[in-house]
Amino acid sequence: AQETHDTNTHNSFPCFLCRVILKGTLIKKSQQKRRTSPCNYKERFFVLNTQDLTYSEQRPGKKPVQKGCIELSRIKCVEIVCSELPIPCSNKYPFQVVHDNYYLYIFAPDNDCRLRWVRALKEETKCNDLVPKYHPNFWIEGKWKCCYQTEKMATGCQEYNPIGYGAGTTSPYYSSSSSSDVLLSYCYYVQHIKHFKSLKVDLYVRCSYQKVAVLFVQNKEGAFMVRDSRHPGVYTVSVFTKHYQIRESETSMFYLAEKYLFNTIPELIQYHQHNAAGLITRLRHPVSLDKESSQNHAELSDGQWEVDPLELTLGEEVGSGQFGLVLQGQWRGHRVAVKMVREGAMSEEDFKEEARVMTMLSHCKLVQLYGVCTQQSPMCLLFEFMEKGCLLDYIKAQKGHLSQDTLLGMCLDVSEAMAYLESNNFIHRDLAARNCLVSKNNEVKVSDFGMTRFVLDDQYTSSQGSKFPFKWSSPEVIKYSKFSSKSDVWSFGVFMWEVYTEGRLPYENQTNSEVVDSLNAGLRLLKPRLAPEAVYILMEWCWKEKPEQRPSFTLLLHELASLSEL
Ligand code: 4IP
Ligand code: ZN
Repeated sequence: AQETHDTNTHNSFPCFLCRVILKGTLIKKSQQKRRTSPCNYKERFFVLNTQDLTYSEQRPGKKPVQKGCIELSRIKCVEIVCSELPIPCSNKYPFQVVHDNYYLYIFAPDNDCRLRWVRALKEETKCNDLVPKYHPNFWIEGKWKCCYQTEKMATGCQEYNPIGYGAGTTSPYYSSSSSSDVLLSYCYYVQHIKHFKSLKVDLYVRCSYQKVAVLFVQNKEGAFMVRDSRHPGVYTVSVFTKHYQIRESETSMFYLAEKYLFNTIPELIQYHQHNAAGLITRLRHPVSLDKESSQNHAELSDGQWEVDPLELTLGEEVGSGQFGLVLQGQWRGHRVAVKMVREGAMSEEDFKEEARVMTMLSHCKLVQLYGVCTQQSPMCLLFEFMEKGCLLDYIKAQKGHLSQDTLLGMCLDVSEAMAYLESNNFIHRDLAARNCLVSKNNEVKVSDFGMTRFVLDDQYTSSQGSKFPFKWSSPEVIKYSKFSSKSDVWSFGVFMWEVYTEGRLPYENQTNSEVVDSLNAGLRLLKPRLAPEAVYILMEWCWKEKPEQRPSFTLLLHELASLSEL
């Protein structure tokens, strides 16, 4: 009642001393102030002024009704929420406002918008009595997703930085790979493995095949789970989108890789947790499938990524790509680009498993995959149609006519898409100007993310092959095929170089082995004439020999955005 009263006073006597800092429509989750509070997500019009943060319900043709008001002085922490859980409302960029004894989760429509709110709120509350530590993930169903504590008011598990993120790559905006995360996952794993042992050879987690794929994109490389196979009585270990069957030897021992035999499945898991021994990676992070994440998956209609061929009309050819011809098409009122997959060009089974995950990746700077049509041959993939085609051709054609703003804008667009992929732990693996497209409004969008995994041409995928994108690859990719978001960051540096040279080929007159030699000698691509010093510094940062010394995309995005504000 107190809140409502204040609120009304506020409405009838607007205070001319409080300046409005930010306003806009966002989605909020109910704060669960009572045990019986519902768990709903509501669209609210938020206004931040120098005194408080208010939210109102907007009704068409009627006056907005204020629903809540939080005095800024009561705020203890404002931070983005890093979560691998699917978010059950249409805005996908969560942040938290901690005040009194409540956690208010607010969801922004895009990352830019989220950063604007978080920055502004932090700025207004930086002198408050703040928490030393906060929880980077959600409180859901009686536990903290970050540290598995079961007390809602438990102290946070990550240091809170009240003044945004400073230099270095340890910003809270990139917390997904922090060592404490890994450690916590490990503790969680140990708890489960105990449980698992008591069940003898029972299942670690039971779930369906599709759910595995969805979960894994949101987890890390090395994320794994043991699950029912499609064959009765057989168990499969899924490691970050690859699936291995647990086999039994003639002597009744279990194995994944033939040379490594174990008496029990837990022993097998424990061994491979430390040794890849033939798997794509060791089993690093156990994936949990609990009640609420499976509930979220159930909400997604099954088969939503499968396109009915009858709904698709094919038009003229617009180009050709790695997998074959690209046609224009119409699908449910959308103009789409249809990639026809040439027979033998793609590992179709693997792709089908991944397609659902990829259709769930959705960002305004990513070329959207709408769905796939697998019921006919050739299989085809439906993508968002990009009127102005390939970025590399576009910049070459516009050579001499691109302003500094345009060049920087292209880098910003791509860093936004990449920060999104990074936050979803999704690795692009082939970022380059040729894999970006231009929309009719001249926005640049990233395309073909993750697709090289399904290319069957050795010449393209093996670092020994003639089509391997050497000049965009980081040293650890060339040497050990070790892909990560940080290897994407290296490629992004080369991408920026392409943009600022208006489409020149990197290391123009050098062969691949000469490139490797000069990289080993510490040499790097030279500063393009059009690149300002500050932009070249970012490129060089992307080309640090050690992946961990390179910036995250979130940080790059922030740096590029601050350059564009100058
Ligand atoms: C309400 O649910 C709304 O979600 C409220 O949000 C929310 O208040 C209430 O949470 C929740 O019970 P119903 O609309 O179904 O009643 P809003 O005020 O934006 O409509 P807060 O603001 O607190 O999140 P509790 O915890 O106050 O009950
Ligand atoms: Zn926590």
